[in-house]
Amino acid sequence: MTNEGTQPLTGITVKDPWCSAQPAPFDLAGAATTQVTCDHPNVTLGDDKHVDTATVSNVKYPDGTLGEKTATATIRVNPPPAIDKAGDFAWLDQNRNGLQDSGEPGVEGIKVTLKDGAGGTVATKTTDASGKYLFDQLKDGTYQVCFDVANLPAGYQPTQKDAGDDATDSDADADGCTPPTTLGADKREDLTLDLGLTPPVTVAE
Ligand SMILES: [Ca+2]
Ligand SMILES: [Ca+2]
Ligand SMILES: [Ca+2]
Repeated sequence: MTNEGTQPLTGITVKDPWCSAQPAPFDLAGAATTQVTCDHPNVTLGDDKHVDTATVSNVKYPDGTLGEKTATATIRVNPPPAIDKAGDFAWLDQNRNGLQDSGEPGVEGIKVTLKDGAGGTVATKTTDASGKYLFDQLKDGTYQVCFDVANLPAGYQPTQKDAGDDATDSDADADGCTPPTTLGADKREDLTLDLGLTPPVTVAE
């Protein structure tokens, strides 16, 4: 905000319905400029391009009070908030059909690495007691999930890949990595990135 005149202004009161708390009234010397900031709770991607209208009132100069003025600004949420997700399951493929059948349990403690499109490590997780893992708060981009199949419990192996519907099949290659998935406006989450493990073969004596 700039005082375009030469006289000092006092009691400048900015009201902005977008602000969670209104800025305190302030003064501005002649020709001076200041920046007024406020917080807005929980900015989301939906707030991008919001047109905000602020009202300035109660402005006093040495000889009187100025009339109320309004100013508009277009809010840009930039960069977009990191809201994408990738996940979410490692399970024991007891009947070795490559599909998540009811009753087949999750596998805990499998290390999962999230890689970016260039193959760099973004983050690592470990599957929880239910066999679940989730990478969230991701920026738009291309990702790949790699399960640490080099350090599986003895006798466990990745089951066959892409045996059926993506929602219930295993997606990891023999090296433990899934194909790349691209997250963005068209796909905010991909929770089909799963690993099935076959249990050790028991040999009858
Ligand atoms: Ca199965
Ligand atoms: Ca698949
Ligand atoms: Ca899948």
